[in-house]
Amino acid sequence: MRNIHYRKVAIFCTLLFAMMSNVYAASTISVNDGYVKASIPGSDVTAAYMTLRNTSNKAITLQKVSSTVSDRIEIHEHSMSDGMMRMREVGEITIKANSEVVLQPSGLHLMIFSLKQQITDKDVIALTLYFSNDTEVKIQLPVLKYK
Ligand SMILES: [Cu+2]
Repeated sequence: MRNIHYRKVAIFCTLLFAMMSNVYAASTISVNDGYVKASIPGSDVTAAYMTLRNTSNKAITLQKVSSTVSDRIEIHEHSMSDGMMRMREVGEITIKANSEVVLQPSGLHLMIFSLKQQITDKDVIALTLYFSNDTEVKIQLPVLKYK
């Protein structure tokens, strides 16, 4: 019982923190529907997905991402070429004024290399997103099992 209660509190705090981060950034950028894919045992690579919304009147660019679970996170894009799914580093993502960009499987994603630990669906992953308008957005993402 005690254990279950503790877990609920932990989840609540995580949600609260995530909401507060969004409120903090509400003037320009909000991040929604984010998650990190659980890593496959034996692999030290995974990816993060989310919707980035720019609520300002100027384009804003996501330039860098950091996390405590990895020192190497790159901004990537999947695309079909010659009937093959390929992945390339795009370096940054520009979100036009008053619009959003969706990072999702088979599209744009944050590629997380050299994981310091295996990531399971019990983890919550902290990421910091660095934008061109000198805004840093700290988010806490749940982990979803690899499908
Ligand atoms: Cu990738």
